[in-house]
Amino acid sequence: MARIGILGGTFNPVHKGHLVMAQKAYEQLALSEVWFMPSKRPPHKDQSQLVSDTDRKAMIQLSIAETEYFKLSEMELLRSGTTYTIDTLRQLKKEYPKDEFYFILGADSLYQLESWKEAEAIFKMAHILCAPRYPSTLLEDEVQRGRLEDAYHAEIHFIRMTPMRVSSESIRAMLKCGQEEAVGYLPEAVFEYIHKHKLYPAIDRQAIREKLKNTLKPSRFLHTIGVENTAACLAMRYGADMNLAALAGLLHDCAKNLPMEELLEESQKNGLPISEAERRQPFLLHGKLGAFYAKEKYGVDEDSVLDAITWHTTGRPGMSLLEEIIFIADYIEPSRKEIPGLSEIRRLVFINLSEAVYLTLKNTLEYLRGQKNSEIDPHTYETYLYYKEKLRK
Ligand code: DGI
Ligand code: FE
Ligand code: FE
Repeated sequence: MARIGILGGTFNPVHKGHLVMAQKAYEQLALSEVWFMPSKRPPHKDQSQLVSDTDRKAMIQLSIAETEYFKLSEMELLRSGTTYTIDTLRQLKKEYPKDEFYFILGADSLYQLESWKEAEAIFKMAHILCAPRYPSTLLEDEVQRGRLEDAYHAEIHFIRMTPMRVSSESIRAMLKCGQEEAVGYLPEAVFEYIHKHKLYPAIDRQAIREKLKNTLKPSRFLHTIGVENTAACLAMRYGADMNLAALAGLLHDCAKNLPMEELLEESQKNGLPISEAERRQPFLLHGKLGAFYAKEKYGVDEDSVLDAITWHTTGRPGMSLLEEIIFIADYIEPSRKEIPGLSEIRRLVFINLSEAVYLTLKNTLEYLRGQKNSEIDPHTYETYLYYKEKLRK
C-alpha cells in the first residue's frame, strides 16, 4: 500500500512554493510519492493568461526531474468534460485500489470544500492536507478544520511550513512587469523555459510610449518620459525594481489628457470611488483613473505599480518605496520648470528620500495656499503630517 500525495492546480507556472509544499507533505505524512496533477482550463477562471497544457507539463517535468518521488499525473488533463475532484478520486481508487490518497490544498480551500461536488464522498475517500495561507490564518483554519472533521468525519492535516507569499498569479504579474524578483520564486530551469518560450511576455514599454505619444500633448509626453527615466534612476539609488519604477513613471499621467468633465464621467462610469474633494476638483482623479487605464488599456496587473499611479498627486501616509519614487520623480524630472526650492529637492532626493518627499509636500501646500481656487485634498495634508512626524522621530 502506497501513500500518495496529490498536488493539483493550474501550475501556471509551477513555482518553488509548490515544490516546498510537496516536499513538506512528503516528509511530514511519510508519503511514498507526490503526484503533480495539472488541472484542465477551469471554466470559472480567466483563461487569457493560461499557457498551454504542453508548456505547463513541461515546466512541471523540469522542476521535478531531480526528485524521484515526485511524479507528473495527466489524469485530469486527459479526462474529457468538466473536472471534478470526486471523479479524479474515483478514478484513482479504481486504478490504484490498494493505495491511500492525500489531497494537498491551500488552506483557503477549507472554506470551499463543502461546496465541491459530493464533498462528503471526497472526505470519505481521501485525506486532506492543508498548506497555510499568507498572511497566516491558522487559528481560523483550526476552527474550520474542527468543524469539517465533526460534520464529515473528515481527516484533515496541516502541513507545517512557512506560509507562501507568492502565487502563480503574483509571479505572472511580476514577469509581466519585467520584475527581476520573479527569478527567486521559480526553479532555474522553469525560469529559463519561460524565457525561451516567451510564455508570460513582459509589457513592451516602447509600445506604450508610442501609444502615449499619440494621446498626450507634446509637453506632457516629454514630462512622462522624464518621470519614467527619473523613477528608474531613483530605483537604482534606493534598490527598488527598476522596471516597475519605469513602468509606473511611464503610465502615471496616462489619464491626464482628459478634460475635467470627462475625468469625472469616466471615473463614475467605471465605478471608481470619488471623494468630495475630487468631485470639486476633478483633475485630482487623473491618478486613480490612470491606474484604472494602466490595468485595462495597458495590461498592468501589478498592484504596487497601480498604487504608485493612484497616489502620485496627493501621496498617502506610509507610502511604499515605489510610491515615494513616483511621487518625487513626478516633481523633479528634468523638464519640470524651475520653481523655488526645486533644485534643493533635486539634490536632496539622492541623499534622503523621506526628507525630499516631505519638502515636496511642504512646497505643494504652500503653493496651493497661495492659489485662489485651490482646495487642499485631505490626503495631501495627511501625507504632509505623516512625513513631518517621520522626520521628527
Ligand atoms: O500631473 P502632473 O502635473 O505631472 O503632477 P501632479 O499629478 O502631481 O499634479 C500636480 C498638481 O497637483 C500641482 O499643481 C499641485 C496639485 N496638487 C497636489 N496636491 C493637491 C493639488 N491640488 C489640489 N487642489 N489639492 C491638493 O491636495
Ligand atoms: Fe499627475
Ligand atoms: Fe506627472
